[in-house]
Amino acid sequence: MAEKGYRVAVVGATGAVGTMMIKVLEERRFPVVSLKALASARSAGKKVSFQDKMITVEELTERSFDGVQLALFSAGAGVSRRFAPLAAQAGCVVVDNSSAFRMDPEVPLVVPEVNPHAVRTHKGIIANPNCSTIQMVVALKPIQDAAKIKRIVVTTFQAVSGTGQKAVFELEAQVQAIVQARPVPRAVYPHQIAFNCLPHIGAFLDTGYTEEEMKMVNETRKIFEDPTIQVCATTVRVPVYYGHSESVAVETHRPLSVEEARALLRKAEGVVVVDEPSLNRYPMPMDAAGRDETFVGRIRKDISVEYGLVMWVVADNIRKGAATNAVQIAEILMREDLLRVP
Ligand code: NAP
Ligand code: 3JN
Repeated sequence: MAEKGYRVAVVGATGAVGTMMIKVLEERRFPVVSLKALASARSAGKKVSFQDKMITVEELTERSFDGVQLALFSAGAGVSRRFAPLAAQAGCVVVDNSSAFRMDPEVPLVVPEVNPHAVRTHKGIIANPNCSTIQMVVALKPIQDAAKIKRIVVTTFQAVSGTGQKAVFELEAQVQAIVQARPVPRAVYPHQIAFNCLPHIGAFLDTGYTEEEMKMVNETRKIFEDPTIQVCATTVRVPVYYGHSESVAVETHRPLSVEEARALLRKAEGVVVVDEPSLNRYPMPMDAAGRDETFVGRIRKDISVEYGLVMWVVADNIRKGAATNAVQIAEILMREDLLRVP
């Protein structure tokens, strides 16, 4: 480490995730000696705040990573594909939030509560999983360890912030228009999202599944290092600003009672159990927004299989689903002295 900290860059510093990355670096007191805020030419000259300073946003170029030790990327897969390898070549370790490298066998895909050891194999780029995968595997980790997962059937209820800042504005504008009986503006989604649900996240593939659904399938197997886990996902966009919710039915190879699962989840790193349905207490996105934990409730037996449980899992998609997970990865890199390209 440099004397007082690391030279850090955030790529996509003006976006929903990048803005949160800067906030989380500050909140968690990651030792930063200098911060570069990088975005497209459109944003060059804008200011972002970090600690007690205003930082001028710079246009991302091929030379942006000279002298930088750690770069957190959140500007989309195209930008990552082009610039992350250049950053690594310049000696900068990249934590990438996009799907660009997640399934690359040379790139670790890491959730710190689940597979922190995978970081050690990095060759310059570490991938952050998709937000829907992250919260699901955090909740499933103790179940995988205790009873080995056979199959997962998951349905998600994903907040509009997962699409980016423009979708947050769109939901707000649509609600305003509807209550004022004006025509409903629509630009981001193929249908109105206010007072509606869209079973459509990412493009549809020939199989009938969407890209988001297949990310959950493939990333879960890679993170658990178990290609035999069967996953069937349905991903749905709902009119919620922050916080993804998921109904997760998990079938296991070995028996695990509801009481055992609840006890394991209570002890699990990064998990908060909220499970008192008789008192109307269960996880909700309103309560998870702004938090870094994954909230689990409605834990019950899956009555349709021999060994199975069903639960309701909620987390802040921009924090644990993206920015916080990335900063936690950086913290492991720092702790294990891995903030250098081998
Ligand atoms: P957003 O609010 O639309 O922000 C996009 C950011 O990328 C902005 O800072 C934008 O800069 C920058 N950017 C766009 N094109 C660029 C270019 N050619 N060169 C440099 N910077 C460029 O989107 P977001 O919600 O923050 O998401 C950003 C990305 O993060 C997504 O595309 C996705 O890959 C990833 N993500 C991951 C998760 C997850 O599940 N872990 C969740 C959400 C997002 P300007 O302001 O200059 O346009
Ligand atoms: O829609 C959501 O709730 C999460 C969105 C994630 C996302 C959006 C655009 C591009 C991703 C991602 O992280 O998988 C990507 C991408 O990088 O492909």
